[in-house]
Amino acid sequence: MAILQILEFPDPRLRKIAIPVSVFDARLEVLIADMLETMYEAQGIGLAATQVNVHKRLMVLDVSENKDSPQVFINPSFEVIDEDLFDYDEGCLSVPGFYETVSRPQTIHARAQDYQGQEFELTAEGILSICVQHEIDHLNGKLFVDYLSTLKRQRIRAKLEKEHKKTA
Ligand code: GNR
Ligand code: NI
Repeated sequence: MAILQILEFPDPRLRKIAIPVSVFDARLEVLIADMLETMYEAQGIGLAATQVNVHKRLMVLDVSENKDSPQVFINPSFEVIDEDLFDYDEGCLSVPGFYETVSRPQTIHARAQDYQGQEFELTAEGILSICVQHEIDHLNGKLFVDYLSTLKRQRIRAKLEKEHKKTA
């Protein structure tokens, strides 16, 4: 297994739109294992392939307390069940150090395939709902900072660019 490098805002590669996964093979299983290892090592609750510069529609997450319930979503989609908005302080491994409140639909019904291509669906609310929506946004080139004011987003961009210059 391997720890993969996580792209950071404002890297333009985070804006790419991922393409559907069509081949469910051993290479895909290696990518999933590496993404899970990378997510756990970074202490994230989710990770989209876009964040590790793989532009395929695939994401992993684990919202459990004990970090013992990995979930893999391939070619995910969702529909909104309860449009009432739920406010949550979001962070992102691609926007390290920044947390801001984002409002998203409370309850969704998600569909995806597992690592073998088997379809499954689930209804999600709370943190799972937020995380699934946040990860699917990544696959569409979208980041949580896009929901903030331009001023807030530009401040975050400036601070991260400064950090990147220091460590480049
Ligand atoms: O680790 C993460 N925590 C988090 C907190 C609130 C809302 C969303 C998230 S997802 C984030 C990991 C990540 O960047 N996934 O793309
Ligand atoms: Ni993220």
